[in-house]
Formats: sequence, structure tokens, C-alpha cells
Amino acid sequence: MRTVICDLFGIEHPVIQGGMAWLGTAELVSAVSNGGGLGIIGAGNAPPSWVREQIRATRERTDRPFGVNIMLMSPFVEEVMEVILEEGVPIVTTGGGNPGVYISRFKEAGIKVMPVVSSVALAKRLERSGADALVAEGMESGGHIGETTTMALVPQVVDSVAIPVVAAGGIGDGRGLAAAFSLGAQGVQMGTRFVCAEECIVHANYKRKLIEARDRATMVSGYSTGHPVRCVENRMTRQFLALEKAGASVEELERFGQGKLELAALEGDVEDGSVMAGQICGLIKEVKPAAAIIKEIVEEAESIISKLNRSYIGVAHG
Ligand code: TUI
Repeated sequence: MRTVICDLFGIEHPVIQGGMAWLGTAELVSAVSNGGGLGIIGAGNAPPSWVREQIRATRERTDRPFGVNIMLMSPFVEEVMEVILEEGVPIVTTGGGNPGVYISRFKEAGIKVMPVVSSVALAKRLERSGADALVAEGMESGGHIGETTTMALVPQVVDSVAIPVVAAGGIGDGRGLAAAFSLGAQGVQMGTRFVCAEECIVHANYKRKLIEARDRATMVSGYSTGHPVRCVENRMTRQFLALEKAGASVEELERFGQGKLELAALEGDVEDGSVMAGQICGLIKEVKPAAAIIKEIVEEAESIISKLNRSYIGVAHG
């Protein structure tokens, strides 16, 4: 199942692992890349020294392409950029903001850039700035999100740009990959599904929380701060919402939210920590190796596409 995304990044399957803060470490990234997908280190708010260590640790574990996600709200954006340039990382994705001003520096260094967008307007702007591809991320995703669903966003982004588009948000199996192709995307990016990869170093409580989660397990808080975030509902999200309803200031809310992802991801406190996850968490039933996740998804999508071909020959597109 090759697409232009495979050719662009030099990977086998058009399956990309979302660059998740704290969770996208060398262990998961190398397992995804060794499985034929594209693993992405999540720089999050981490200091540049941590990002450098993760890049080097990934290289020790795989010869295949991998990327780094720069979180544009991080206080270390500039320093993390320098590390990426110094270490010669082949692929960069960005999230949480507009990376327009940074793209040319990556391009000059021969680095492929694929920003994550949640709107058509930013998609068009970043194509003009020189992005190689885009991830169109719907509000079904975990973590920091936009306002449009994957189903509505992806075809509109696809129609508004000439560069390849990867779909993200609400995708967790081969049905999602086949659907993404139908919407005009050339690949998928999945975060939540890879949290439950064996190689993901997240605390076992976090994985268990996702496996126990059902379709309506997640909720969005933080609309009043301008940074809405989707998490599994727990004591932390209820307290956050109560503070929001009581009219707490953005500073108060941001202070309350600080360190909460780390608390859940590393310490396993899934009641008072932020269990960021997408709406597809209800679909995840087991922990398995990243390579098995990729293989299963690709095979399921291939089977669906061939069945659709047989059922609809002469109907859908003549
Ligand atoms: O970045 C994400 N998801 C994230 S980042 C993150 S780290 C975090 N930790 C604690 C609190 C908050 C965040 C967790 N999840 N996804 C990519 C993404 N980017 N989704 C939406 C956007 C986005 C939003 C606004 C991209 C650009 C943008 O631009 C605004 C503008 O200037 O036009």
C-alpha cells in the first residue's frame, strides 16, 4: 500500500505516529519506524537536551526515517529547532500553532516539514510557506485540538492544497485508514492507538485507562483559555471544568493544568493527571507491539478497499 507519503518520507506504509509529548520517546518511535511506519519524537515542552538524547537513542534503535514534533507553545521552540538542525533529523512535524516563520530554515537544511493544521486557512498559508505535506487533524483527536471534525476537515483541506494530506483524529484501525483514503488523504497519523503499543513507555495505568474507556469517555476542557484539550474524563477534568465555570482566569487555569500530563503519563496518576486521548480510545481493546498495530491496520484497509471495489464496480465511479 504505497502512497506519495511513503515516497516523500521513504517509509513502507502510510501510517504515522503522532508526536506525543512524554509518550513519543525513542522506544515507541523506533518501534513504529522499524514496523514500516513513521515514528515521531514528541518534543512537547521538553528541554533541548532531552530532545537531543531522544534523537540519538532513536538512531541507536533504527536506521529508518523518523521525525520530531515541535510543539509551538513550548518555551524551548528555538532551542529545539537548533537541536533538530544540528542532529540532521530528516522530518519535522509541528503542532499547537503556526510554524510559518520556521519552515524556510528547515527547508534550507533539506528537512521535510509536515505541519499539523486544524483549518483550511492555515493549510493554504503553510503550503505557500513551503510545507511538504500537511496533517489535517480533526477535533476527535486527543490533546490540543481545533474545532472541525476529521470527516469535514480532511476533504476541505485536500481540495484547498496541492501537497499531500495526512488525516488524523478518530483513526484507530483499517476502517479509519480506508476512510481517510476515501476523503482524499494519502495516509493517516494516529496518536491514541500507539499509546497502547507495547513499546510506549507511558505508565501502565494510562494504557489501562484507555483500554477501559468507551466511546464517550473523553471530554474537552480549556475552551475559555483558547487552548481546548481533549482528555479522558476524570477528577482532574471535572475540577478544571468547575474552575472554568467559576470564571477562573487563564493564568489560574494554566497553572492548574501545569505538569498534569507528566503526572498521568509518568507517575500513573490517572485521576488527578491529564489522560490526553482521542475519541477513538473506545475502540482499543489490547496492548500490542507497534509493528503488529501497523500490519493489522494496513491489511484491514487493503481488505476493505478490495471488497469495496468488488461491491461497487460500475456504481461509484463508473
Ligand atoms: O498539537 C497538537 N496536540 C497537542 S500539543 C499538546 S502539549 C499540551 N500540553 C498541555 C496543554 C496543552 C497542550 C497536546 N496535544 N495537535 C496539533 C494541532 N495543532 N492541533 C491543532 C493545532 C493548531 C492550533 C492552532 C495548529 C495551528 C494553530 O494555529 C493558530 C494560528 O496561529 O493560526
